[in-house]
Amino acid sequence: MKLSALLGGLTIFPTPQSVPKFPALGPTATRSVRTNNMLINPPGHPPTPHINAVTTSSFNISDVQAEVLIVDAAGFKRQMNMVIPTISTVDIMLDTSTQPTATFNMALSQSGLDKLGIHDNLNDTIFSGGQFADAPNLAELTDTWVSQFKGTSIHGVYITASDASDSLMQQNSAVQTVLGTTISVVYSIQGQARPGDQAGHEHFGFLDGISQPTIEGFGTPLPGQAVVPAGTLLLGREQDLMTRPSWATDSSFVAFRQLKQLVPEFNTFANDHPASISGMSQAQAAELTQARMMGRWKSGAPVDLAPLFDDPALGADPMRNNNFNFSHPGFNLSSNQVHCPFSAHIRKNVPRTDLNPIDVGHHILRSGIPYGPEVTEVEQQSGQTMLERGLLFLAVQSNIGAGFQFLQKLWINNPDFVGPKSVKPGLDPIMGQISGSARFTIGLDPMDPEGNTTLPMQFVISRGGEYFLMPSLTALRHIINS
Ligand code: N7H
Repeated sequence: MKLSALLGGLTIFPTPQSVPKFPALGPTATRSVRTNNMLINPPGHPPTPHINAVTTSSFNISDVQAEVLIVDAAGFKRQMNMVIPTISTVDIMLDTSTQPTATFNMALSQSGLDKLGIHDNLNDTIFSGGQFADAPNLAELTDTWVSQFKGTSIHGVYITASDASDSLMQQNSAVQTVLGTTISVVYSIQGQARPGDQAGHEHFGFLDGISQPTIEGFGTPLPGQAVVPAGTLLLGREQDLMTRPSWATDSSFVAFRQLKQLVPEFNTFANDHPASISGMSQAQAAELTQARMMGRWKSGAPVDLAPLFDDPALGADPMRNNNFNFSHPGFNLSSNQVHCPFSAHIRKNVPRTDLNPIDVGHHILRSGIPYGPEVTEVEQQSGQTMLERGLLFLAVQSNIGAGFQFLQKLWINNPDFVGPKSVKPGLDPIMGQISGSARFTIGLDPMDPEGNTTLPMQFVISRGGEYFLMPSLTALRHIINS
């Protein structure tokens, strides 16, 4: 199967050749051959060209995500028809010479599909109910949500992205010119890769975008990489167990979340709870605590392979940095947390050999980009967040109840998971939440791995989000021509 067919629903890009059809795009956008790669590819990420490179945080350095209300359905359809010929698929992004100067994606919520007169049952009740209605299942209080996410009034989201700010501005004005008054932007937020050697790292400092599933039959998996049937990510493909309208084949459901991160508070917590390894400096011991909360060092090196000290060369090596499974000869998998705590973020989300047989049904493809400014000197000194920053998080799957919602509800927020173990794991210390109640986790200190720690606050606060259908090109044509 062609890559573009496989991923048709995940990424849609205007090709450089056809970009002039966006009227407002300037000369840089018409450049037909790029000389620099639009995708940033920090050490530790899967090498490009690779499926993951276009679906992870390495995707671009800057983007704008605009939540929209469709005001004029007929006009929107007519104008989107002008955009369709400029849209191309993900394989365009794998070759520097065919990459556009700026990209454009569009995804639609259930209320957006309704507004456009698409009433076919997509067979995902979590998608059709919307994320606001799902908040109790995520154990989430919505008082911290951005007001526009409360309800079902967001019809769609468009995402424009580029590695150059002038191209991004041109692309945005082009979209506004083409879609004009057929839509109204009700909320928008800009993502931005962090500066210098922090590119590819999110605001806590961790390298993100290392571990992603790959699709069965699509090339050779990297060592340790999970292999999933196409239907785990794409509607209507092998092992997508639900019945879908045929036009929706190769589309995906996307869970978008705006996740605020309290970085100074996260650092203060680690400084107050340093691992008790003799001979370590306070800074090293605090760094170890954070690494055990994540299951990886900030360099990306997994604690399962580098349990006491960071190993940046390991973190930067995609042939080794995902090649672990939490089991070690001579150690009991049910009680060993010397290497990695049961509650670590990556172990809660992808338990590898903790589950037997190894799970293949709950994988998501993640795409995240940081938003907000760098931590200021004043915030660092005071230990208090004063400016909002965080992660714009996208989870891609064919079934939200088996993907994003399952992970958040049944693994991340579940103190008994993963079990049975010698001790109750507690919550994922990064993402676990129980409607504002006190949270506990275990295993932060390798010298007291069964020790229980109460977390003083959530270091990640949900600002809400929405569930969208990311249509394949065929699906998008169907939607706007129905
Ligand atoms: Fe997580 N982070 O950037 O610090 N995540 N995540 N995540 N996460 C992972 O493997 C992070 C969130 C998963 O295969 C890494 O790319 C942050 C949610 C899954 O071993 C890092 C937030 C959900 C994996 C982070 C956040 C997930 C994973 C390790 C919130 C799902 C793969 C680097 C602000 C509901 C695990 C890597 C595997 C890994 C970060 C949220 C899921 C560094 C800051 C909400 C499946």
